[in-house]
Amino acid sequence: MRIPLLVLVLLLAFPVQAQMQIEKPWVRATAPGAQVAGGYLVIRNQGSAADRLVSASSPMAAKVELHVHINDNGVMKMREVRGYDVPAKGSFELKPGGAHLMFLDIGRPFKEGEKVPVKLKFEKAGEVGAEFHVGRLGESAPSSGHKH
Ligand SMILES: [Cu+2]
Repeated sequence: MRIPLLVLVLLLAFPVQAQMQIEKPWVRATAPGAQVAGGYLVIRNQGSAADRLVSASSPMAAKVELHVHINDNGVMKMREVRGYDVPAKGSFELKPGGAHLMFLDIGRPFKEGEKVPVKLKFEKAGEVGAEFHVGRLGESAPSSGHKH
């Protein structure tokens, strides 16, 4: 029995994406004139191999960097990192005050209720697309804010 080509294509295309589940992706709304925005999500790895988020991009920002907050002698600072490790059958959470996606040089302010399309690139799972929901301005804002 021959397997129809379409079925074969679906079989090849699906297992990869299904391994990485993106939960609650959201970005903070920005004030007029702001150039940067922070994005958050939970990455759930359903595969049996550890993976790594290595980069992200969005048509609504010139650049999207992977950042973490570090405590430098009591002062919270942001630092760019090469990637986030997502353990096998585990998850990695990006949240205010912790790891976050940093949208740089955004073309226009992110307004509450909008969607921001983002492409996440994983070492093994490849590219996974997600729509980030724009939350409220200053929602769960860490006191240190985002200084660049
Ligand atoms: Cu940042």
